[in-house]
Amino acid sequence: MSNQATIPTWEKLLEISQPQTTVKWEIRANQSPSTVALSSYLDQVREGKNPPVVLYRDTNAWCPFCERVWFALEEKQIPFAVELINLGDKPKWYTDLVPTGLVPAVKIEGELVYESKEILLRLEEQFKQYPLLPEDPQEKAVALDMIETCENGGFSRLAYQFTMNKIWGQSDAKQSEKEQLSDLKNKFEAKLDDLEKALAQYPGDYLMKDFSLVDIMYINSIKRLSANLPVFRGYHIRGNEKYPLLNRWLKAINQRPAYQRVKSDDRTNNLVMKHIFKLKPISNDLNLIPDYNASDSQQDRLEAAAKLSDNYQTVIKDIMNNSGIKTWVNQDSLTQIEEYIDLSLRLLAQHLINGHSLSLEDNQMIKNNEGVAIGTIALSYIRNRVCVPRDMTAGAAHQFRCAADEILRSFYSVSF
Ligand SMILES: N[C@@H](CCC(=O)N[C@@H](CS)C(=O)NCC(=O)O)C(=O)O
Repeated sequence: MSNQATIPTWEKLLEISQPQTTVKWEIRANQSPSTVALSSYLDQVREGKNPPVVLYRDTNAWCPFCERVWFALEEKQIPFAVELINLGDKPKWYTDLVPTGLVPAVKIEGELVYESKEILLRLEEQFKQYPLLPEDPQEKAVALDMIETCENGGFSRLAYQFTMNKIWGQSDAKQSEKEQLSDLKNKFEAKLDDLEKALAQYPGDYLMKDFSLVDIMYINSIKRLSANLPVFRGYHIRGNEKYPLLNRWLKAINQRPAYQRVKSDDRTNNLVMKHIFKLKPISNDLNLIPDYNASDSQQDRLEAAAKLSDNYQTVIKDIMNNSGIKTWVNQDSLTQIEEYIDLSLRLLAQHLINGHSLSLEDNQMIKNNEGVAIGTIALSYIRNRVCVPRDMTAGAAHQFRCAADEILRSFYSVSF
């Protein structure tokens, strides 16, 4: 096509972007998902040796308990291999291996450990680097007590009950739905009050003097709740003036480099609630203030560009098969359609690499009604399809969506 000259090939786009990103992944040919994020510290493993830990986690990277373990591994800079377990169709070898059949599980130097809390404590015991428990015995006892409270003190149960407005096992509901919700909200707020008080015990940002396993135990729930509750319950944790320390804590954890690699994002968290728990939103999550505070947005853009350039064939197939594009186009034009999708995605990768200078004026595709229409479908579909951290990190996904939106806005501002 005539605009081949202005948009680089996929090979070129990958060649420019990949060496500049520090995030690591592997392509899983013909498997779903088509990529998997790798440990950031695999280069510490000597040639011919295996990483000391194998992490068994869910394929979609939705599991909050797996996130805890992944986060701790990255914080402690422990290299690990990943085995993805499809929870919808667990392999027999996994259910034979792990008594509960649940994820996460790990093998540490060949020894199986399961249950996220047990795994965190075992990692701490066996890997002394970057400690995540206080050295002082008294402080350590406090931390262990808080970990136990997080695990067994009813926080998660109450949080889920409030999110779902449902009390399991209660058959003869005496309260109206509204009364129940208000009651759950009060009980949930009492738990948040406890956390706010705990945060006031130390001068820093964290639940103990320094960042620790206590923070890792709580963050997976609070992060999800701060995305879900505004959309499903009209309740806000982020920006809630009642919880200044909790908000400061969320921000501090959000900025930790290890968390940037493993955290999910609001979009993904809300999609999971809709799809898995069939919960009905009461407001649109597009109104949420973006939960984005990357340390380096250029890194995020390059990661998104490299990920797309490395995986473009699967992405194009996904758009062709699942965006609905095939339902109204002539079968004879499928090759042309695929070419337009390819071009719009390369335009996206190029825009991610170039930063903010978007110039579509000399681009032939957008001077053509059909090209713009196909590009619009492709980009609208794919910007909503990105799932975090399964497909890319939260920062990269943010930049990916912003860049797609910028191109979409430009498409129809060019007259043809
Ligand atoms: N208490 C466990 C909970 C783990 C858990 O519930 N994992 C879920 C995924 S989020 C799971 O494996 N579900 C599969 C199943 O229920 O079969 C832990 O902390 O590790």
